[in-house]
Amino acid sequence: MSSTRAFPAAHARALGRSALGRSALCARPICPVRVSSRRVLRAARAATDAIVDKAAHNEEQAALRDEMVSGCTECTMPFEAERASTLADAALADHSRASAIARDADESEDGTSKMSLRALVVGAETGKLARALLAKGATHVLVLDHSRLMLDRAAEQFDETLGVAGNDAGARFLRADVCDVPAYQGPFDAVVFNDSLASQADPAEALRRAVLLTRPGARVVVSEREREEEQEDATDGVERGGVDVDALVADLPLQSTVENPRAGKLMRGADADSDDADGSIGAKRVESAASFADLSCGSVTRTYEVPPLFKLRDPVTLSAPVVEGFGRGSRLMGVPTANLDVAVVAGALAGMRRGVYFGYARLPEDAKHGKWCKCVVNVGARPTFADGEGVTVEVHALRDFGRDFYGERMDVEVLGFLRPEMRFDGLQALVARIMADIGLARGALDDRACRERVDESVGFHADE
Ligand code: ADP
Ligand code: RBF
Ligand code: MG
Repeated sequence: MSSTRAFPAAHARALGRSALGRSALCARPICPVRVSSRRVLRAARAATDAIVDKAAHNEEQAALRDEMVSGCTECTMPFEAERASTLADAALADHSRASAIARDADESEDGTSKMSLRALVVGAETGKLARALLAKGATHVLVLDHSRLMLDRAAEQFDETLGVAGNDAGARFLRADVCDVPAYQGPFDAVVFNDSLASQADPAEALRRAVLLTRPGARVVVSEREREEEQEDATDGVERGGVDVDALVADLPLQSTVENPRAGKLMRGADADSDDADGSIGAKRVESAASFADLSCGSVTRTYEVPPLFKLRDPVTLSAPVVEGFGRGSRLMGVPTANLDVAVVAGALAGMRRGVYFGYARLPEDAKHGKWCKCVVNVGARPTFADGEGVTVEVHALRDFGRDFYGERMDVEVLGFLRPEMRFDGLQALVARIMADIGLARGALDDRACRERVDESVGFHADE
């Protein structure tokens, strides 16, 4: 049944809800969440303990690293310049060339460039890596460390003074934990864990948070120096460096940069063998997790890529009635999602991997709202919640319908893939990521080529 009740945006705002959200007049009751106070206390205590443990760990690391800042780095780290150069190459990859070309094309009248290429370095070390990144095309480098002395030593590599504005190009040094870097510092085109992942309080969390600060197509490089005791113990290159990085990336939207046709996984079913150069999903096999470890300059270095925005070679058409979901989208997340009847779209789903897509949606029967509007689509089992294994297809349309439209048939042209589905630690992290997805989708869908892939005669809604 479709509800025809009006739901003015001003009314929604007055109620402190998203104007896009479920109507405040909606008949479906909101289930009260019952949580015993003992459970709440236990969870609060565990959270406090974790914060205290992490702070203690970080202080300990800071003290250890402060101690390491003594003696001549040329003697203790003779390969550091080569190592920095290799890491910078891995981190910037095609970016430095592509951005140099774009920069040339984008130079403003005074000869300065408007293009930015941002890198995040976790672990200041000697500062040579930040230098190499800037030399090879990065415009902004943010260097993090827990040790004040190590940051100071790294900063000595730079004699030029930075401009005062937060977005002036150059290197910045911050005494901070990677998990605390706010999203506005990014998004980053490259992240390098500079011999620092193994010493993080929670390496898995540190890597996950860093990946969430990247943009599609970014590089993530993890380099760990070989320590003497590890060299003696190691049977192959994989375990060296103290942390099993491949296991940590298994749940992250990362792929190895090394192609391996035998170990590779198909990114999308049917036509995966063809060799298509346009970046379509299914055009190439990529190695999923197990990665190539580069052993050089006394370090083990692994390089991963955040999947680029894929444009699907063939748009997927989904057309199905909107059904009831979990009642969480508007109420808890402020992101209403029109759940499509999965039984109706089962055929199309068979060829789609789980994850987040972008495209255009419309309600064809409704004369007023019949135009295409931009949308993001999640095809997945919502691992952040204990919902069970069932796959749902949820469409968040980037426009304010001002009403619910259960029971109406929604048409969706899925044009591109944003990222695989992930498990988030909570609602806040999920919603933050969805907001980033929406931003990326908006940008991708502005592309003329995307508009041409739907029936343009229907017309488009202006962005909201
Ligand atoms: P449910 O869990 O039942 O899917 P949600 O809280 O996710 O409920 O809200 C989704 C419903 O909100 C949709 O079925 C639709 O009727 C309505 N809706 C209103 N605006 C939008 C929008 N912009 N995108 C998706 N759904 C919307
Ligand atoms: N749920 C997840 O558990 N992990 C995700 O990575 C995830 N990504 C989403 C991305 C978008 C753009 C949208 C609209 C939803 C996503 N969801 C994800 C689904 C979300 O959990 C779901 O919409 C709510 O739980 C309501 O059913
Ligand atoms: Mg929904």
